[in-house]
Amino acid sequence: MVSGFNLLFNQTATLMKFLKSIHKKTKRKYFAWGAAAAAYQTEGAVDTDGKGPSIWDVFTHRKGKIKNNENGDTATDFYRNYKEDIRLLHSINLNAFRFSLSWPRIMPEGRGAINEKGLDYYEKVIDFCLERGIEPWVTLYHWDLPQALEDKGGWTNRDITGWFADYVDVCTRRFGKKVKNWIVLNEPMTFTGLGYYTGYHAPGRKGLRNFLPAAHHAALCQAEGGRIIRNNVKKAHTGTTFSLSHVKPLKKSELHTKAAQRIDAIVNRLFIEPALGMGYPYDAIPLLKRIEKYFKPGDEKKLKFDFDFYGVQYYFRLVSRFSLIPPLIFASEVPPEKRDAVVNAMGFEVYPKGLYKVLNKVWEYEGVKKIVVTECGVCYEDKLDNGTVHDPERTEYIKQSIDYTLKAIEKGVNIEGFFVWSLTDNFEWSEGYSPRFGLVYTDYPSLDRYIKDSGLWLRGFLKER
Ligand code: GCO
Repeated sequence: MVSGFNLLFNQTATLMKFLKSIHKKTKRKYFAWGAAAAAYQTEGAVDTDGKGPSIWDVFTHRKGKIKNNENGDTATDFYRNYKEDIRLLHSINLNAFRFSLSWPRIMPEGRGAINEKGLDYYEKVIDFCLERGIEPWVTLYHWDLPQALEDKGGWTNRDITGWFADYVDVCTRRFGKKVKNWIVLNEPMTFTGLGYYTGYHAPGRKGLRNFLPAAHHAALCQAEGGRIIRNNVKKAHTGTTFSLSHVKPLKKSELHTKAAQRIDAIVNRLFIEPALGMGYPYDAIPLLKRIEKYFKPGDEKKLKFDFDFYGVQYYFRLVSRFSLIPPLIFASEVPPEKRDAVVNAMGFEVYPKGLYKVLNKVWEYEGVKKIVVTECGVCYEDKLDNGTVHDPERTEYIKQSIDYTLKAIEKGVNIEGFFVWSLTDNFEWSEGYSPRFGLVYTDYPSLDRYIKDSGLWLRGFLKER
């Protein structure tokens, strides 16, 4: 006979078991293992199906701007090869694909008329991912500003806050039901610094008078983009990305330490801190206050947005020293070759431990709830050898970077994804096609793809997990 007590006991035990299983399931959080890419670097098809020109289409056709005068006219022809690439990603056992939408493919003039064919194309890419159980992670802006907007001042024109808001609104309304992971900007420091201060990237403008307004408008768009996504997309997972470097002073002296703090302020803090409501890092660089010339009433508040995740993109550390130029920061980098450091094909120091350091640094900010490693990778001049590519250095780099990420997680940093840059070799901006970052080799003459040894290693690693 079952006593009342036993019955109650059994029922409670069953309930406990049930609750525990739910707890276990929800505790086993989704982790995005992905590869990342960007529209201009891969799509090609620069004037197909109604796409308008971007600043990169124009810049790459100016003589002498890009190594070997190469351009992204064809790139990897992802526009036509997207199915093959997504299949490859799937075959590597990755579960997430980060790619960007080309603003001028969707709005050829940057504002006003919408190109339905452009939207249809991205819908096909998104659907193809979803059918294979791959989560699309969509970047709204990965540097290919419509040229028509650059003709009106581009990022230096305050009106860009409105143009960008309209573009984000169009994309999120159209894809919000299918896409949950959204990234507003890719590396604002890089596209404003190289595009509007040094002129090394498109649109090739220079000086503080271009850089400061561009930076402020990008910071405003970063937050506003976040608000629009949250407003338009149910259950959105909203983030934005930053290129971050571990900065180490050459010597421990006060002069060099302060120089390192200024580099850190520009490279690492300039965009993340306004989003967190901390404003621009005037403490390290008082001259930065000149940015306020471009403020309108209420801007301090508008810069803030509580992102669901912060995207960390790490490539190298910087060893810095005091120097008289450039004037704003009075600090410069000690180049890796002067330190006998091991470098990759772009001359960046190979230092995967820096990822661990930047992850911990970002986690120290009170408002950061979650981090995703949205890019991590290394470039070499790989060679195709009878259908195979032996790239042991890349395998080692990715392995160590994953180890450092897992180590940070163990330490308590909340990280929910790791994206390798990049899925396939592609157009590396001003460096053209010679630095290869892919897990998959692109044979540019034939556009055939071959999974490199590093891709095969990752496939095995993810299968085990
Ligand atoms: C960037 C971009 C990528 C690059 C990658 C390698 O950060 O520059 O996100 O487009 O290709 O970083 O340099």
